[in-house]
Amino acid sequence: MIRHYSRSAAMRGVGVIAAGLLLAGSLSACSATSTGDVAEVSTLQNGKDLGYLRVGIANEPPYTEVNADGSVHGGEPDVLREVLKTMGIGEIQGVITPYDAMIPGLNANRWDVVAAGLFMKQSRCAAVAYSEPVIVSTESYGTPVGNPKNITTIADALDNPDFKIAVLSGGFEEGILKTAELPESQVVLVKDSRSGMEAVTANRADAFLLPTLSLKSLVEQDPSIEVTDPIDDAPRTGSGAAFRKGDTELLAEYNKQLAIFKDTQAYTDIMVKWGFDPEAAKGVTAAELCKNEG
Ligand code: 6CS
Repeated sequence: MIRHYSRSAAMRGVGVIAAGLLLAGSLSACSATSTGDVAEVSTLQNGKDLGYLRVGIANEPPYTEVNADGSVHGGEPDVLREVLKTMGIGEIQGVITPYDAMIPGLNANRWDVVAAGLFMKQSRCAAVAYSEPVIVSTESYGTPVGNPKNITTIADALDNPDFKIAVLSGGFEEGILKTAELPESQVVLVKDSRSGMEAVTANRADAFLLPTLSLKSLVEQDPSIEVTDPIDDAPRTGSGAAFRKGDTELLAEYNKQLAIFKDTQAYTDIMVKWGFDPEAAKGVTAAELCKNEG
């Protein structure tokens, strides 16, 4: 089942309904004991009791994809679902949200985990508890066909003051340009990937910086854009499941089962199905990826 989360909707009304649900399903949850007392239950136990965890996603294939029937798929949710099954939690419920709302929503108990390709970096690792990496991937530019300005690196943008680069507001890529100290006048903030593509086709930007595989998925619908090779001077991006810092039991159990799952054919099949390198996330740790600036 899918819920669309927008801050205004939550603050207006849905929040209330969700708040009711939230009280029933988080704050690591409370449940009535046989003596009628209210007992606090961990998010892990609550997930087992309810039979599902709520997951923050973005609907950006191949990291996350929502089917017409509302079911959630993609590299990250498919791994999450399989690992949770080994922990006695049968399903996941997706909540679509922008990247810059994922961590605030997690820590406000609007969902229990983020599994969306939310790339690890210092500020995010300080705010949530990431599992070990599930996916390691690359960044690219989406440019007009023929890449007329021959933009292939972050340095190209720095060396050409007239180049304009579109990035998702609050996304990892905005952080890349900030860390590289690209002047704000060259940065075009967009609210979602469709607007990023439109910024390029409308000549409001010379390139759209996004994960390579996300761009490849987008150009299937929009052949007026082409995708550059992975950007050499962009940081290595990696993501895993992100939990609330307090959910130490859930994180420990998840990492234990994830380590086993990453050595199975099922993990390889999921990565290959969505176009990810099944070996890339085996050679790196969350601690290493959390060193990414930003
Ligand atoms: O972690 C992020 O913010 C980025 N991750 C993905 C999969 N797409 C864009 C987003 O900026």
